[in-house]
Amino acid sequence: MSEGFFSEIAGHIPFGGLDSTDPLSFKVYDPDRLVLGKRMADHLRIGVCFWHSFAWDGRDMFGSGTLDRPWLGAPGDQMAAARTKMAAAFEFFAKLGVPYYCFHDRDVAPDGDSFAEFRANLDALVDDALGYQERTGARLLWGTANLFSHPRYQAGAATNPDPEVFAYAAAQVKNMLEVTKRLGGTNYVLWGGREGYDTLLNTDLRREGDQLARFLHLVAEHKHKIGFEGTLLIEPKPMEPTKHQYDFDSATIHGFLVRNGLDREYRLNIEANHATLAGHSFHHEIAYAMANGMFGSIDANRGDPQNGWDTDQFPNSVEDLAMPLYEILRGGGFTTGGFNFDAKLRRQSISRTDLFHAHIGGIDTLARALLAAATMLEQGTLAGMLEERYAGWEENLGTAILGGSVTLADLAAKVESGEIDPKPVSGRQELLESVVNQAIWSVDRASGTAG
Ligand code: XLS
Ligand code: NI
Ligand code: NI
Repeated sequence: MSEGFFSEIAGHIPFGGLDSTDPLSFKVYDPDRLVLGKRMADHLRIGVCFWHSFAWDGRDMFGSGTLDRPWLGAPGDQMAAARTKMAAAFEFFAKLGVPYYCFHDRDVAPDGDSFAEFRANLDALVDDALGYQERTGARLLWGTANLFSHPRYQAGAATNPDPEVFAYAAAQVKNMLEVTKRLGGTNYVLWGGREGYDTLLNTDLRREGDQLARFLHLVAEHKHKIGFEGTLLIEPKPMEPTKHQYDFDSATIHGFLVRNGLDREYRLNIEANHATLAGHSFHHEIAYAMANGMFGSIDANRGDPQNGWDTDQFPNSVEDLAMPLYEILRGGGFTTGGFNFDAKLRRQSISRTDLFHAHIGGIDTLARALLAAATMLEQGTLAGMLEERYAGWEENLGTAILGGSVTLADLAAKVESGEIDPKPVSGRQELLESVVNQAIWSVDRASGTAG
């Protein structure tokens, strides 16, 4: 394995603690530290993404690449360059010391001149990846197919007006599902890409919905056929690149899956910046998924509150992440999912070392939020207040209503006789907010977080 690209790191990023002055050390993330009886690394299941960190050179719609990425356009033919890129990526995964990574088919394999050539390229690179996985211990959190970059997908993949494009997308997903299985991936992700519309003037909504449902059925069928045991995940996003994406948010996808008899086959991959683009909080999207048995995995990042697009920045706010982590812990934690850093550097952060700074900062933020969440769970104050708020539903009237033993007329009679006369109570929002803040501020003094 090439050791050349990140030579300033000798072994892997160590845990330095809060007093460390070494920027290339973790301040909070201590993989073996027990939190509520489980290793931090096993709670967070951190993954690095291939596309932003290894396949992107910093170009945006106004200018060319800025980032120092010698593995992009490395010497030799396209396959040689792809191998160099993969060497750089696995060197980084191992040196960062996180358990997982994620990629799209096109992040690692050159297109070639035909689909067959693309498939052969991908297969050869997957052989290499198997070797790297073996040597570094890095494992695949999820694989996915890029069904949005090539011009053939300009009007969508499964929802394209041309069934030949649907077929092409099907071929790509079939391949990538098989690749994900070969690499021992624990999930397979479908992000809608260009499944949506730019204008309703040229869009048949009913037809495109039917096409998408058919596609998802075919993917689930193939998963079972090949015996892939990972979880199929759909990633919500409300807009960008299209004006309106069909997989708008967690609730929209859930409804779509239920309507089409697919809700047992798919879970959700929730991305922080997509939640805020949809006008929700990240917490809301996770809470919805948890409440409906749809939670799967997370794409960790953040937006910029002043920008209305998907800036995919590295997370840096414990306040923003404490409640999402609480929701995840309260729901029992990840099963096959994890925290994939679907986050990219700013275009001016050109040094290779910035990749480490970005991931270390993001991971420490998640770790600190985990401690705050564990504190809240242990203290039980939030759970207690929630229980108190709904207590009536556990008593006679509440259970009678939900149990179906009273009619509208029965209820009306009780109200008319004066037996029922509800009194408003405080929702205590500010008190609850202070409980959360206190947990965030006091994590170092909390007991159960130490293990
Ligand atoms: C883009 C999505 C994408 C998916 C994988 O906005 O976040 O990166 O995670 O296709
Ligand atoms: Ni994503
Ligand atoms: Ni995004």
